[in-house]
Amino acid sequence: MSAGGLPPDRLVALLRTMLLIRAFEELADELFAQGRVHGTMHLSVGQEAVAAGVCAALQPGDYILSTHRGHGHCLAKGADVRRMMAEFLGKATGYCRGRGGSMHIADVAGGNLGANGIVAGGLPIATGVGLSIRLRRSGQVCVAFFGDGAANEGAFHEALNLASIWELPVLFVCENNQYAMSMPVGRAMRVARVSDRAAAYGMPGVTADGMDVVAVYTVATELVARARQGGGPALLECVTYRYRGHSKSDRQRYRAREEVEAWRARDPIDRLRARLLAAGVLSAAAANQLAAEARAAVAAALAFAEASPEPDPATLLEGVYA
Ligand SMILES: Cc1ncc(C[n+]2csc(CCOP(=O)(O)OP(=O)(O)O)c2C)c(N)n1
Repeated sequence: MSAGGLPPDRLVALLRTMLLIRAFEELADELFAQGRVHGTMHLSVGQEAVAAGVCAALQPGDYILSTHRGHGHCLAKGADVRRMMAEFLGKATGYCRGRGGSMHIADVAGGNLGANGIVAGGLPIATGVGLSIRLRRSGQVCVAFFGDGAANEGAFHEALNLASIWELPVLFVCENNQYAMSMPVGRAMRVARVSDRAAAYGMPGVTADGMDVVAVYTVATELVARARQGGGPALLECVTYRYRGHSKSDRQRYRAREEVEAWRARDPIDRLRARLLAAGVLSAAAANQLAAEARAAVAAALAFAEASPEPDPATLLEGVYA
């Protein structure tokens, strides 16, 4: 079996990545319910195909910039789940020594230049990274993830315009999960598609089914190759859905349960699993085993985080500049 030009082992790897992201976030949710997490957090349950599909199209040396909903991006880019969990729980062994928490995880060595609590905050940074890549002639590509709400920020338009006139190797990836907090995308913009806006900046704009990891991977691969070869930036819109509330304080009064259920019926993990079972690439037992492995990996990550020290208060001012 091959889908999107991918051999069976890479399709299984995509399934594994999505399972890991979901297992991480389900455990994160549980930890929050137990009162073990500081502040709030934003889950991307339902959106796993975007992170997994786009990051699979990248090389290890490429960069990503993430958002407030960034656990999936970080894991898909290859972060160590133990250090992710440690950061999530504010431990000294975490990626940012416990200073970042859920919303500010960066893994610079792994090419994740950081999540961002400022909506659209990653886009101008990605343009700057693209300029740096060009000046260094390093052949890398930078991906900026952002939401549909971010596409209405001035920073989105400035970043796309500058990346376009300078032909920078940046792929702008919109995760259109239908809502910016409680604002439905259709009430916040007049164009039918976020990708329609690419025309204003003279770059390709493509909409992909963000619930289909192979579809996301296929388009992302094309656009990443184009950027790497000097073809300039592109805007990829992945149409997806978040199953959970915006953040932990969201009572979800703005949408019907039936709507959530309709999107759940198109679940990206179930879909790829079904495809691999139908093609005989995986048996049901092997697929269940993959899910069990993902849960075991996050459980081991939690044990690692629990055994890790709290950051030493004496180091509080390290990394603070004025
Ligand atoms: C500049 C800025 N404005 C407002 C906020 C508050 N805020 C946090 S998330 C969010 C909605 C973002 O929606 P979207 O970009 O669609 O991403 P999603 O949450 O759907 O992943 C808002 C308005 C913020 N963090 N930064």
